[in-house]
Amino acid sequence: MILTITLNPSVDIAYQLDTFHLDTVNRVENVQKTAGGKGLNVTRVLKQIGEDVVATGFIGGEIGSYVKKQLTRNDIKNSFVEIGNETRNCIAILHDGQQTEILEQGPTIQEHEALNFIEHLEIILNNVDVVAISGSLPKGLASNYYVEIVELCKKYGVAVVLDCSGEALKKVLESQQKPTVIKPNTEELSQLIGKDVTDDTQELKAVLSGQLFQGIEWIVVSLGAKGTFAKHNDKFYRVRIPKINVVNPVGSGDSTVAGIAASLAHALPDVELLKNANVLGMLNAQEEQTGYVNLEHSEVLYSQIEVEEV
Ligand code: TA6
Repeated sequence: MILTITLNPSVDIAYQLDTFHLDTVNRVENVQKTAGGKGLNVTRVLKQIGEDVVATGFIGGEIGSYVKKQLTRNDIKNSFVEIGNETRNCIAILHDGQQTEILEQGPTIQEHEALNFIEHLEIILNNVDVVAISGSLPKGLASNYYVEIVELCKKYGVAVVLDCSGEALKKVLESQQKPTVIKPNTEELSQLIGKDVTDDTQELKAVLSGQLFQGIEWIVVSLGAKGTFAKHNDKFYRVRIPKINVVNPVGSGDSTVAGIAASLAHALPDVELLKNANVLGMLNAQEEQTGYVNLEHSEVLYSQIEVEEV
C-alpha cells in the first residue's frame, strides 16, 4: 500500500485563457477545480493506475471539506488530521502555452496539530510499503519537520519518495535518515549546491555524487521536455522522451512521483521505474486537469522512451 503525505493541500483552480492581459478584466469559461497540492495529484494518479493508495496530511475549513468531498467522490481513501485554519487555493493561469501559478502560502499549523500528525502517522504507517511526501511545508511547522517524518518512516522500514524544495529539502539531506528517492529539478539542484546546474551528463554525475546526496538511493532530476537524468546507487541514466502536445504541465512532476512510488512498491527494475515515471508525467501534461492521466496513450509513449546508462 502507498501512503501519500500532503501537508499543504489546496483546491487547485486552473484557468485556460486564450489571452491574458494585466490591469484589466479577463473573463474565463474553461475552469478546472481539483483537490490539489502535490501529494493529492500524486494520489489521484496512483488511484488511476490501480494502486492501493491512502492520502493523509493536514486539512481545514470549508476548502478542506471540499478537498475531502472530491477525494471521496473519486473513491480515494483518505485520513487527514483536521486543523483550525483554512486549507488554501492555488491558481494556475494557462495562456499562450505558458503557465503562471499563484500559490497561496496556506494555513498556519498549531503546535498541537503538528504533534497530532506525527502520532496519527505512527498509527497509519502499519502495512505501508512506500510513502510519497510532496509539496511545501505550511506555516507553523519547523523547517526540519520532514526530517521527523522521514525518520519515522525509516523506523518502520518504509521506502520514502520526497518531492520538496528549499530549506525543507536541505534539512532532510543534512540529516542522518535519508529518503529513498528525491526528485529535484535543475533549478532546485542549483539552489541546493549554490551554483547553476545544466543538463550536461558529466556535470550532473559530479553534482549527484557530492557529499550532500550521499546515502540517497535514487535521485531523479526532472529536465522538462529533455526528459530525466537519474542516479540509482552507483548507476547513472539519461532518459529521453518524445515530443508531445502540452495542454497543462501542472502536476506532471507529481505524476512522475506517482510512477516512481508505484514502481518501488512493485520492486520494478531501474529501466521500468524510469519509463513509468516519465510516461505518467507526459500523460498528465496532455490533459487539461491537473494530476490526471489518460492511460489510452501510455503504451505508445512508453515504447518511445529511451533509457541509456551513462
Ligand atoms: O505541482 C503542481 C502543484 O501541485 C499545483 O497544483 C499546486 O498545488 C502546487 O503544486 C503546490 O505546490 P507547493 O510546493 O506549494 O506544495
